[in-house]
Amino acid sequence: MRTRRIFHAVDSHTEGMPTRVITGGVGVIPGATMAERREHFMAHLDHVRTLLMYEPRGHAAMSGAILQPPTRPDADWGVLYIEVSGCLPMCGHGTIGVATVLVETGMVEVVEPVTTIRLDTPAGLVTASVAVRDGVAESVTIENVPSFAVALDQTVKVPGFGELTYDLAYGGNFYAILPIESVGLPFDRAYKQQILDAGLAVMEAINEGGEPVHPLDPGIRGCHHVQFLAPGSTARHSRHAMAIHPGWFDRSPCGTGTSARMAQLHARGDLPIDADFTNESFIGTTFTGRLVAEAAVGDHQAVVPHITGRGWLTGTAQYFLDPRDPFPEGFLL
Ligand code: PYC
Repeated sequence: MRTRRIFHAVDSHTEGMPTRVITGGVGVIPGATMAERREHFMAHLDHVRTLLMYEPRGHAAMSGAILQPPTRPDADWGVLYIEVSGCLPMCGHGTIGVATVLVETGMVEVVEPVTTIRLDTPAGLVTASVAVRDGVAESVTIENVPSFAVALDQTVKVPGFGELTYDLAYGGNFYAILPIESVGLPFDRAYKQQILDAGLAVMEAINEGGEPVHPLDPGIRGCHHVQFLAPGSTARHSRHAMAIHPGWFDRSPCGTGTSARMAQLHARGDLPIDADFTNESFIGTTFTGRLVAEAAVGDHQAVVPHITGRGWLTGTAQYFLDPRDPFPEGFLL
């Protein structure tokens, strides 16, 4: 055996969606904040992401997080989110996976019944409250970054679909939200390729018309997620298919997408503060959301979302890079 690099990982899944938590092997990424580390990583270390997320070590819907020392004194760990699509500023299912791993491997001091972990993410401070019984992380509630509706009832011309009406909201990433009927497709996994193609066409058309940009952090930009709502979705219980660039579905109910959806519902006057909201994924798993406060982000009225979900550890691994490997940065088919 020969290897140039060894990456240590604890693999997990959150309501069906993988989070490969990289606990060692990357080193400390340069940058005074996690947002700066994200920029540095994307510019100089992206081969580490593709090696760990792409085939043959990962797959076309792989997702993970690299643990880092925090850059701020009020945080316990720094987190850089890595996906097949790039480095998200924030990832809800990934945060639930990270918190579960930190508790169940003893990487934080575990306190029962609730262990509080403060995570320094590129999008800001995110607090995870882990319900722990007999050392087991039974569920994780994250307090996400302030989320807001960017614009309601927007229209966009999408080649092949005509003029579509959508809402745009931010929950740690930007989300276009629209009923699946508007692209003429059923909420049925048998139509997954058509749903993905429609999602990619919608995000491309929106970004061509002008990428959304976070008012306080220009590094957070672009719409790369489309939340297609299933028929019968309400302000209490929604079902959705979440199409993500460059072409995969979130298997989890999507923490940042749930936050964006709650911000959208709140802006429409349909979801008050302190009411439970259930968001169901394309595979039928759920997160429970709740808005706990109002806030402001730049000129936007915002809300503070809590998201509760469950994670499970699936294994540990050491990933190698053999110097003779013909795919040192992985590949996607
Ligand atoms: O849970 O926030 C989330 C997420 C984003 C992309 C995939 N999952």
